[in-house]
Amino acid sequence: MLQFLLMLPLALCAILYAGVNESGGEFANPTNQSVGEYSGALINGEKFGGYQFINQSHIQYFINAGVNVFRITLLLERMCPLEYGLGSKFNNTYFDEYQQAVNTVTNGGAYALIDPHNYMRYNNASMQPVSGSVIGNTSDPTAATTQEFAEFWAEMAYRFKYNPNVIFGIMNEPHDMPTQLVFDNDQAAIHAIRGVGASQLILVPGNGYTGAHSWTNSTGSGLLPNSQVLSAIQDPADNYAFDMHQYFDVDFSGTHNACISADTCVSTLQAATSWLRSNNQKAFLSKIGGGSNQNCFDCLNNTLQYLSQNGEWIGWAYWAAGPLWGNYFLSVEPDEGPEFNTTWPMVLKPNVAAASLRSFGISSAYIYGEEPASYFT
Ligand SMILES: *[C@@H]1O[C@H](CO)[C@@H](O)[C@H](O)[C@H]1NC(C)=O
Ligand SMILES: *[C@@H]1O[C@H](CO)[C@@H](O)[C@H](O)[C@H]1NC(C)=O
Ligand SMILES: *[C@@H]1O[C@H](CO)[C@@H](O)[C@H](O)[C@H]1NC(C)=O
Ligand SMILES: *[C@@H]1O[C@H](CO)[C@@H](O)[C@H](O)[C@H]1NC(C)=O
Ligand SMILES: *[C@@H]1O[C@H](CO)[C@@H](O)[C@H](O)[C@H]1NC(C)=O
Ligand SMILES: *[C@@H]1O[C@H](CO)[C@@H](O)[C@H](O)[C@H]1NC(C)=O
Ligand SMILES: *[C@@H]1O[C@H](CO)[C@@H](O)[C@H](O)[C@H]1NC(C)=O
Ligand SMILES: *[C@@H]1O[C@H](CO)[C@@H](O)[C@H](O)[C@H]1NC(C)=O
Ligand SMILES: CC(=O)N[C@H]1CO[C@H](CO)[C@@H](O)[C@@H]1O
Repeated sequence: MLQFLLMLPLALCAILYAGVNESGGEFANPTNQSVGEYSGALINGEKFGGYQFINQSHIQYFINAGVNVFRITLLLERMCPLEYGLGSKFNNTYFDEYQQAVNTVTNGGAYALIDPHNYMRYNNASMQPVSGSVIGNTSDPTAATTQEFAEFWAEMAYRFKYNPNVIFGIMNEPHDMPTQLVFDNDQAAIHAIRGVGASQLILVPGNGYTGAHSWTNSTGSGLLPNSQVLSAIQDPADNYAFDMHQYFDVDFSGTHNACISADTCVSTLQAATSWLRSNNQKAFLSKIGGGSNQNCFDCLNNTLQYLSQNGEWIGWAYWAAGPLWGNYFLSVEPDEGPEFNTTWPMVLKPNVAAASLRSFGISSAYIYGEEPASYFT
């Protein structure tokens, strides 16, 4: 009985992680930040210098406000330059900068979510997010293989296995590829990560830009819904959650300032929640966004409330913070334009403050005391 009483408050607060995306490590064009990532000439001919992972004082600002997770983007073509190919050989200069950003976050007591921001593509970053060679496409001679992707993840996990505050996000927003290939790449990454002895939380993406609203739907001609394919995912450490994304504009693309009606926002997540529940799975909404207006505030607030009331959801991260956004309409970076005055203080900050977030221990998909037996074996 005593144990039950002690457990109760924790069990009611399902959200373990709440924070922001730290976008910037994948940015391309140092001269025109207003158009954001992937703009301008990239990588070939070398335009390094157009990226920045974090601003340390801004990280501290968010940590002081209670944020406990930062999703830190990286670009695979920078971590594994094309002349090396995708795999275990890294550009150690870029890696060291990335590790410094990760350490800034984790030394501050928060969790760092590693995010290869590559849409399950690798070869010509200028072609992303829409096109480019799909990892594991055996008909494309310029595509990296699933095995090479696994080698990349084995190396990454090996380098971070002793940092308990790291979370491994397998890939940002796979899309327009066979859902079975998303599964194969995800599964190969999981085995690679566990194979080097890393036991931290893994986030597993689906097809269709890993959209939560379309989790149970086909996201292209002939493409199987994530719900039909991904429940077969296996993790020997039983410490994973599905990685889902959700914007609340009319086409869920994160490109419009207006949101759908606030009282319908939660319904976009209901099919995914039902699927999670009936398959005994969990999910992390690692990208959530809406413009700076009252309807979007209400929409986001309703959604964050909903997430906290449904134990299938273990976390969320807002899109986006990051040092290079300038006046991007979704930016919540401190000191960067009027948006900082709006979404962050109006919705995110109070929801962060109200949550009982995980504050120590290895990154995990579970509330303390609710881990399944398989988690400990
Ligand atoms: C930056 O890109 C925007 C959008 O394409 C464009 O309107 C603007 O003129 C560009 N600014 C510079 C300095 O090139
Ligand atoms: C970080 O942001 C502060 C102000 O918020 C600014 O003064 C500083 O130059 C920034 N540092 C970097 C490395 O961007
Ligand atoms: C490695 O990264 C550094 C820093 O971005 C860059 O200056 C250098 O050109 C990169 N090296 C290769 C081989 O891509
Ligand atoms: C990379 O893609 C961009 C945009 O599609 C294209 O302009 C460029 O020629 C490509 N580079 C290579 C080396 O294929
Ligand atoms: C795989 O590569 C082939 C040959 O380049 C191409 O026709 C096909 O569209 C690619 N598949 C995906 C999912 O991109
Ligand atoms: C998406 O799938 C759900 C069942 O999970 C179905 O009710 C709904 O009609 C589908 N939506 C579309 C646009 O196909
Ligand atoms: C935020 O709002 C306050 C009060 O409305 C205003 O004084 C301040 O200039 C605003 N700051 C920014 C960065 O827009
Ligand atoms: C969010 O919704 C809850 C529950 O309806 C409400 O108590 C709270 O005031 C709202 N917060 C904001 C910032 O709108
Ligand atoms: C700026 C950015 O990364 N935008 C991406 C956000 O996610 C949508 C899909 O959810 C992509 O289409 C955008 O490119």
